[in-house]
Amino acid sequence: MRKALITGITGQDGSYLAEVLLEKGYEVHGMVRRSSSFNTGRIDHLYQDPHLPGTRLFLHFGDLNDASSLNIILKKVRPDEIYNLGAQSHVRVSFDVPEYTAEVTGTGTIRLLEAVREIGLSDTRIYQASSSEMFGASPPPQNEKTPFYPRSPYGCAKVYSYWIGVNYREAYGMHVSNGILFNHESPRRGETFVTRKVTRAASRIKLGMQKKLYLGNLEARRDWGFAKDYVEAMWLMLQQPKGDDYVCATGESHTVRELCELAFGHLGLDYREFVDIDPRYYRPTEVDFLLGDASKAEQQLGWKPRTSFKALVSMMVESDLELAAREQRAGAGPAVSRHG
Ligand code: NDP
Ligand code: GDR
Repeated sequence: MRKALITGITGQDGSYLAEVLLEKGYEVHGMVRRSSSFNTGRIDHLYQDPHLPGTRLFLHFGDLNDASSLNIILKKVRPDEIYNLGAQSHVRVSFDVPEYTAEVTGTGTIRLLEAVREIGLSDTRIYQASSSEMFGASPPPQNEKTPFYPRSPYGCAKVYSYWIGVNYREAYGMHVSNGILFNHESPRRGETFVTRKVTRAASRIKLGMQKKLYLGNLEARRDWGFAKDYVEAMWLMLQQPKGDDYVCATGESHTVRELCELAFGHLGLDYREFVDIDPRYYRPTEVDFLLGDASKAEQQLGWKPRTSFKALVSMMVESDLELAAREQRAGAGPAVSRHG
C-alpha cells in the first residue's frame, strides 16, 4: 500500500486531497498543529479510530517551524509521496506577520526537503504548493515561463519555496514538483478569503442575519477554479517519471465585483445595496490581474478543470445558505467581522 504524507491536511486542499488519496487506496498520514480549539473540522468525516483494523488515515502532531517534528514523522512514516500544503496562506495577513509567513511558507519547505534528504528517502516524491501569487505584477496570461514578480511577503515566501524545490531536484536528483495553482475555492474555503466571505455574507443577508458586507478592492481579477479539481492535478504530478513544474488554472478571469454580482444575484439580490468598501481590506501592494495558461498541464498530465466559475459560485452559495439556515435555527448571533 502506498503511503502519503500531507502537511496542511486540515486546510481546504488538504481535506480534498486526503479524500482523493484514500479513495485511491493510499495510507494517508497528515501533520496537524496543536491548537487550543478544534482545527480538524474539514477532515472529521474522514477520521478513523486508529485502534481499529484497516484504518488508513493517521494524524501526527508537528509543525513546519519545527525541524525535529518533521524528522520524527518522516522517520516513522517513510512516505512514498509528500504533499507540502502547509502554509500561512493568507496574502493580506502576510503583511501583518511577514517574518512568521517567511518562516512557515518559505523556510518550512527547506526544513522538509532537508529532512527527506538527511533521512535518505531517495525514492520519495514531493509536491510543493506553489502559487499564482508568485507572478504578482507580471501581466497575464501567466504560464510556467512567466517571470515571477511577487507583491506580498506571502508571494515572496512562495517564490523561495518554488526555487528551493527546483534546486533540490537539480542538486540531488530528488523528485520534486511545483504545482503553480491559481486561486481555487470550495464550500470548505476559509471564511476570510474573498469568495467565501462573499458567499457566506450573501447567504446571511438573504436570511436577514446580517445587513452589510465590507470588502476591499472590487476591481482585482482572479482566475478562480474548484479546489476538488485541483487536488487531482497534485496527484497526477507525482505520478510522472520526473519532477517538473506545472500551472493549473481555468483560463478565465473575473473581478471581485463580478463575483459579488453572481453570488448575490443567485439569491435574487443586488450586491450594490449591501456591499460597502472598508479600506482596511486593501493591500499595500495588490495583484491586479491573474489569468492562467494551463496548456502544459493539459498536454502532459491530461488535466483540465471541470467546474465553471458560475457553477462554483452557485455551489458555494447553496452550501452557505444551508449553513446560515442551520445557524439561524440554532440562534447564532451576528457575523463576526474577521481580518481578511
Ligand atoms: P489553508 O489556509 O486552507 O490551509 C493551510 C494549512 O496549513 C492548514 O492545514 C494549516 O493548519 C496548515 N499550517 C499553517 N501553518 C502551519 C505550520 N506552521 N505548520 C504546519 N502546518 C501549518 O490553505 P489551502 O488549503 O487553500 O492551500 C493549501 C496550500 O496551497 C497552501 O500552501 C497555499 O498557500 C497554497 N495555495 C493555495 C491556493 C488556493 O487558491 N487555495 C492557490 C495556490 C497555492 P491549521 O488548520 O491548523 O491552520
Ligand atoms: P488571494 O485570495 O489573495 O488571491 O490569495 P483572496 O481571496 O484573499 O483575495 C482575492 C482578491 O480579492 C480582493 N479582495 C478581498 N480579499 C479578501 N480576502 N477580503 C476582502 O474583503 C477583499 N476585498 C477584495 C483581494 O484584494 C484580492 O485581490 C489566495 C490564497 O489562497 C493564497 O494562498 C493563494 O496562493 C492564492 O489565492 C492563489
